[in-house]
Amino acid sequence: MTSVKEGDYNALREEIKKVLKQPGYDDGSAGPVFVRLAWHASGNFSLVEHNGGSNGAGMRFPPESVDPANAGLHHAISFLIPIQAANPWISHADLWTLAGTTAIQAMGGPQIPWEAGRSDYDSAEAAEEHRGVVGDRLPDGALGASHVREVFTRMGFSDREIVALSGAHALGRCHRDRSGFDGPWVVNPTRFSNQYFKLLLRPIWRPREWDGPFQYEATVAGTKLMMLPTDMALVEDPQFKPWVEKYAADQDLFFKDFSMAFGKLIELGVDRDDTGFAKLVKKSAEEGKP
Ligand code: HIF
Repeated sequence: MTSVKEGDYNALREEIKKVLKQPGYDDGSAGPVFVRLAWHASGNFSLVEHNGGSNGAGMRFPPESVDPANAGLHHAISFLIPIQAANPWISHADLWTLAGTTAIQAMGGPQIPWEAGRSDYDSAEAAEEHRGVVGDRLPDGALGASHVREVFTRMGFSDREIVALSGAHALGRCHRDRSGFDGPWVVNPTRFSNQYFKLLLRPIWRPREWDGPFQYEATVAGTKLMMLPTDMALVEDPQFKPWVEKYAADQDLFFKDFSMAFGKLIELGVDRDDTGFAKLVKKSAEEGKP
């Protein structure tokens, strides 16, 4: 892995692109699991309690590293370790979110606003101390619309933003040995598009008869696809559904809204001062810490 000049995030994006191709892993790409890593790093934020979020990279330590909701994310973390080792000036927290945004764009999605400035917790104790109690904050795919709305409202998202974000399920797949669910949402799961919304609106979904958790299935172009109950909730809920229709009809609108919503997601928990500089990083610099 190449060391790039400190602070050269564009060069680092190129390094991330080099590890996206992973023959033998899933659909041959680390892209989808990078997006899930960036989201799970950020998605335990609480607006009210003001803890959790993408700062700290707490998933390197228990309890987050052993949270069943994060199962499988060690793959994403390990794909990135050589980059971090060659470029120790970037925090894991910055690298994880940068990998997610770089992957989205490399898979054909929009550019996502991203700013550096996250710092890493240095130990499990530090992670606990900064975070407070953050268990059970990630969503449960087996539940419905009210759960989805509750989880994302806690982070500060509107219905429109929730539906826009959900389009990321055009990427990747569910794994039996991670979440218990199984299969991809779309036919080409390494291509970012509004395909997820188009499929959701088609009357093709049937409960899958199997020994796994309740999920929907349909066969499209010879490929078995899936939807989680939380995905289906977007067309069952009268406030969510109009946004599914809009994004299915207008990919540009989806890309624009997704870019803003995902950019907001990865900023959660990053405390910046009036100049936009991350306060935690500033504090460590003032104290003479690396
Ligand atoms: Fe996912 N998500 N997600 N998700 N997710 C899975 C996989 C991915 C939810 C459940 C699951 C979002 C919201 C929600 C990605 C990106 C995003 C899996 C399968 C489950 C169960 C895990 C596995 O078995 O490997 C729920 C309930 C959500 C709230 C509605 C975000 C909007 C869609 C925030 C988001 O960006 C990605 C990418 C994957 C694929 C990972 C992979 O390894 O391929």
